Amino acid sequence: MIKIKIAIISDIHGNSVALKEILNDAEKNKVDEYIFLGDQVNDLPFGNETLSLVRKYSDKVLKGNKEQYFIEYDEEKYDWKNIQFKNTIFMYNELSKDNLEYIKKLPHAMKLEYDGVKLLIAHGSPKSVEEQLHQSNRELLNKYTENLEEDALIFGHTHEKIWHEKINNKLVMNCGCSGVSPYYIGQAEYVILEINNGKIDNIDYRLVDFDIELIKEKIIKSGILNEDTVFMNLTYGAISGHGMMRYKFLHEARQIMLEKNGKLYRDNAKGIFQYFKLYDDDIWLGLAEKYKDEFTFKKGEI
Ligand SMILES: [Mn+2]
Repeated sequence: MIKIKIAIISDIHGNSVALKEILNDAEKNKVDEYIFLGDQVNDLPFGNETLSLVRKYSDKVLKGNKEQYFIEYDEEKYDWKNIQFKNTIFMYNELSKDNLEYIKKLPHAMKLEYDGVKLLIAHGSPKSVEEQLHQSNRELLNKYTENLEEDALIFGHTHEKIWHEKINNKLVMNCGCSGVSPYYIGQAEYVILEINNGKIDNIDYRLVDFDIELIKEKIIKSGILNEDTVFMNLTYGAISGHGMMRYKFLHEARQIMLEKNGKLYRDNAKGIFQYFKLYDDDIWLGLAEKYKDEFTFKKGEI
């Protein structure tokens, strides 16, 4: 009788503090294997810490759209002067050469087999790191499962709460968001999948506490607030109970950008950067003024 416990962790977004707690919890639960579904880095400026843990624990690691931004920025070096873009450049610069080379080699999807149980894992969808498989998108979920060879399709990227269901007699599971979920305050979610005697036997949605005050201190120490305070306020807001503020801020930014320029994206953007919404400084700073009461990091106070 073979019993295998697999921790599946998606969308850490540089939150090494949360990742440490997840790994502790997984070890306590006697997990045998670790799978990482992408977006390990980018959003919080602790990318190297995060990747050293990921690399220590697993070789079943995918890239997400957030890794793809670093990979393509490395080639293109877009010279966009926007304040918002300083975050991407900061986090790209922060990453060690070795970690950058490491993320370049990660696949966007992978086929795995445990005791005869076949899994197809992906960040966004089997097709791309950017495509979103929301639970409400029945057509897309049907498309990816009707001819699926594997027993399960497992992914992340949308930052929905963890969900799973059977579609076309296949297990379909979104593993949620470990690092910057807007649904929990100071808590990280991940999945422990149990395979028993050649069958998926149990799916355990895990929720572990992490120290958001420590993240605050680490953000201040990182130096990123000298570049831009707004982006960190949105990210920190998402994990500290202001997820709705972040959502509203970005929604308004999109609308103003469309009204002002008639488009959201840069003309010279290629590849993944065609999806990169880069806001003009007047929009970025104007909304920062509007939402300043909900911001943790104030300019001039750092
Ligand atoms: Mn993603």
